[in-house]
Amino acid sequence: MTERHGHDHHDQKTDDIFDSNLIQSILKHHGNIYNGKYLIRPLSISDYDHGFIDLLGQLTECGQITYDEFKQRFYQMKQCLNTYYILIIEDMNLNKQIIGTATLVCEKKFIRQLGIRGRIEDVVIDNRYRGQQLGKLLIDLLTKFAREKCDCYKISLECKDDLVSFYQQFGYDHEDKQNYLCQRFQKLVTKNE
Ligand code: 16G
Repeated sequence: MTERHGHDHHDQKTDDIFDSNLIQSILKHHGNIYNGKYLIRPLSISDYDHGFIDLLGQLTECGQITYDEFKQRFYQMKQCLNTYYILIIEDMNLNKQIIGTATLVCEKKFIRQLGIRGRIEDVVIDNRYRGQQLGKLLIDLLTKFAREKCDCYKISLECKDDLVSFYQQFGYDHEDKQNYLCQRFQKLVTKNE
């Protein structure tokens, strides 16, 4: 993992991508899991120094992102109220290393009586931590949160063929007569698929 120098982080509350109180009722045990081995909480500015971008690099190409660029994007997201819910899992025994993440994006709409559509995005568990049901935990939490707290009328995600059965266990499935269509404007540089 890339070593990054520490940056100044002061106010923990404003440095979270969303208010952790919002998720407390769903996060039983206040985010402590596996006997305090891991902690689930909102993404914080300081996570730049704890491997967050490197972790995303296990999902897809991230490019080179400086701390200032990260911070700028972080606050752009944070300013979109009730929209970006980025959860992370930190390894409490390993210098707060970020070992998992998943995002819920809540898209506001006019349709469906001003409906909210949820999307699950950027789900990654560090490959050294797989097989411990950590991904399951994040998806469960965000799906429940989308349904119970964000009032989403539907929630969707995109995934590779081999992950379809993983997501089906949480109630995600192909919809009749619906297709996922995509147009790419940029090719991946480091991963060609
Ligand atoms: C996967 C992710 C998606 C992510 C994309 C990145 C999940 C459920 N799906 O489809 O959220 O943005 O990969 O790949 O995590 P890309 O760089 O090719 O768009």
